[in-house]
Amino acid sequence: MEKLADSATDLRVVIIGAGMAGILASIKMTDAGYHNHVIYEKSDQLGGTWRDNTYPGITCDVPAHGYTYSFEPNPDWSQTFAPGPEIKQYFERVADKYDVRKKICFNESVNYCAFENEGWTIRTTKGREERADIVIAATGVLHIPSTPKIDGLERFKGSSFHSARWDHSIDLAGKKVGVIGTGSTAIQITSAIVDKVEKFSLFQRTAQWVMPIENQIYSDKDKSDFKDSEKRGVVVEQIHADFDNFSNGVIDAESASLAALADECLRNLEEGVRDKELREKLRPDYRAGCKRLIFSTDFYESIQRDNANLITSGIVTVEENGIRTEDGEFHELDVLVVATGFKADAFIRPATVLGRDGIDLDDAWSDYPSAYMSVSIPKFPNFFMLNGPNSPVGNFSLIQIAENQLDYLLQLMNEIRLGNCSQISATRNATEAFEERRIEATKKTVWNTGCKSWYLDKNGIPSSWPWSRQQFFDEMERPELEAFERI
Ligand code: NA7
Repeated sequence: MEKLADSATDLRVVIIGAGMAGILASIKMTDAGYHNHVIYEKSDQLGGTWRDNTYPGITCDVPAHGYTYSFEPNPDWSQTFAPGPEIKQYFERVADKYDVRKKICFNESVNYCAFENEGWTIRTTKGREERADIVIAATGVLHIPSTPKIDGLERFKGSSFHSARWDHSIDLAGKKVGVIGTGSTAIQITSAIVDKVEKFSLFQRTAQWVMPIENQIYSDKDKSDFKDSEKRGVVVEQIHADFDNFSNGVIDAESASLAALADECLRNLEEGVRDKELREKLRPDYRAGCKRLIFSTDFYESIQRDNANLITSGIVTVEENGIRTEDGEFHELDVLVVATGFKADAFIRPATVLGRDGIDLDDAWSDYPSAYMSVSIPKFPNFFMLNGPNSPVGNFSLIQIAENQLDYLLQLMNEIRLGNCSQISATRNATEAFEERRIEATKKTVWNTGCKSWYLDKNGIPSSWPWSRQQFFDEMERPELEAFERI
């Protein structure tokens, strides 16, 4: 990486969001001498998605030792795929260690950013207005819950909530519980609650491929071993090798590694589901990996419990005490969980973001959200995104991606700091060329083989990095400055 200016700077940096990426940004800003920064966080707690999602069974579908800041290893992870509360505690611990909290304005959401008079005017929900030189949007990818228009949903008289707004006041014991959706969330909920409830109904619109990856519980000896960086390194290296294998598979629909993943999922289905009729209901009609793969060793067992019911007939209407489906059946429910995912294209919105000459981000993104190398948008000078549009969501740890993006951004910010410019944003040409190259490459990926998923934008094009992990690191190592307009 290019040498960065090493003195402290007065440049004012506003970071939006105190989740994984915002905490990271604050730590890296401090380290690079940007002490004059603040994080606006809309909630009263940090942790982002790990604060919002507290549903039973929540785990990260990236192995814990790979879902860890590179500079803050955690030998104490309890299992391969860490539970959500443990991940939230990890972020809280790291934030405390690096004194990040003192930089956070809690319960204060940025709802307006406008580039005017050569800087950013920021307004928050508390009525505060301030000026910033640089804005870093660390607002997350899957953040705003998506609740589809299902006829009659508002009529339901029992308890009903989105999976990202779990109502812990409800005791599920002895209840008839329905879950709509079969994404990672719904599948994790299924295994966690099926044995606790009287009757469990899973409303499936699309069957999922399920990969049975063991979630190993780490023993005290394992944890003690992980304190040794060499021993931990072996595990981390293995995780990276698995990421590479996986990502090389999904970006090439004809690859042998993808075929091997598909075989494993198929074997899991054939061997895991005893009843032929149920097995056929659970058999996807699209290619494995097209949607984000589900990792679970116990979903098939859970859905075969006597009190579990997989409903594949479409939902017609929600009534006061249950759901009626297209086959005329009525499914009585006390609790209805809507596990229908997130608005994956929201990013920083609904905040108003106005770039140079008042250009509205909503208009700039009227077709679909895009950004040069996922981080910079033409005409939005000094406005940078972490895990922004088309970041590599499909393949590997978002922490590693955010770390690489921040190192890249620090090099761009360095141009300002060194006095080479005061405004920097990607050129339109570079952004269009990047998008053209990216979209062309998505054609080879398995995400493009005919399924619906949150990876696809509204034009049906995968919104992701369609190349290998290594290529991401290589291209992010050093910005090509000619791709940026510098004023
Ligand atoms: P996902 O993966 O977006 O899953 C949402 C699920 O909700 C999916 O099965 C959808 O079915 C289903 N859905 C959405 N709308 C409806 C309607 N109207 N009727 C019935 N079913 C519906 O969200 P998750 O929260 O599970 O996971 C998000 C990511 O978080 C995950 O990929 C991991 O990275 C962690 P569909 O498949 O579209 O037919």
